[in-house]
Amino acid sequence: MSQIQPPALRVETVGPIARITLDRPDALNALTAQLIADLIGALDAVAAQQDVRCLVLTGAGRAFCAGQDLRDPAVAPNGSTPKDLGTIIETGYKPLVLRLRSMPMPTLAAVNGVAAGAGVSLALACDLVVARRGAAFVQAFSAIGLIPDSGATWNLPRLAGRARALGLALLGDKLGAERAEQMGLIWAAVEDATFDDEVTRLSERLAALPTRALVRTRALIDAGLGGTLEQALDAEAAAQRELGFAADYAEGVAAFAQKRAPRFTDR
Ligand code: T3D
Repeated sequence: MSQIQPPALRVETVGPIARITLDRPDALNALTAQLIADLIGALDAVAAQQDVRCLVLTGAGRAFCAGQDLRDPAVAPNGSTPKDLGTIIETGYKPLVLRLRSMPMPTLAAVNGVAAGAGVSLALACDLVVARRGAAFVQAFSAIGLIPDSGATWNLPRLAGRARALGLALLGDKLGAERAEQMGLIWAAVEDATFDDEVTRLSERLAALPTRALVRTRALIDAGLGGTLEQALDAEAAAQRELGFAADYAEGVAAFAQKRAPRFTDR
């Protein structure tokens, strides 16, 4: 087990699974400019580790992430100098979300507690989201005069539909994990007592699956949401052509024929 510890962030790799833990529990793991930069750096480092086949993103303490740290002087609209939030998004949140969405391995958000603002967007940028039943999701933006960001206006209507996206975004109510699952916002709400075991089980399952095919699947599903059927069929053919020549396909078919579990290795 290896461990590096930049401030407010823990990165641990155990076997094929990397776990990044946002670690500012006293501030509900709210994001400062420094933490965003550290998180992008940590994601880059995990992406470069060839033996990592699943990334878990979670939070320390009772929260997953409360979004932007509203006490960070870099964003606080205190005094007479308003801050350029567009630049903060362009230089921080945008690269962070794009980095997370393009990781070369499946990603799992383990939402251990409340997620608010950009904290929800971070979770929704992952491939699977599992949440403790006691966790909640809050579109906290309207309460402070902002619009949902970090991909929320893209994700929410796609996952939950326009009516629910608007209800969540305008009203900013706390959405319990169970209801989030019912709305299709997340993969699963899990009993608090079994949450850790379920995260371990899911991450091990994801790590054992053919990484390259999973990552291509994510890209195709994201592209398909905005494209035509013909474009999707063409993109599927191109991806399948590539995967058909790769080792995992040969291994998968051989394992099927030999009635054994496959051992996938492609990244
Ligand atoms: O600004 C830009 O750069 C643009 C980008 C914006 C992206 C965004 O994410 S904007 C949205 C920012 N986030 C919020 O507005 C969420 C604010 N927090 C809350 O609504 C609530 O705290 C929660 C719903 C997350 C949790 O509520 P609750 O009742 O469980 O906890 P609490 O008592 O409100 O908070 C506990 C502590 O965490 C408290 O500190 P204290 O009083 O014990 O010293 C609270 O101030 C602190 N905290 C919570 N959220 C943040 C925070 N500190 C800094 N920043 C926060 N976002």
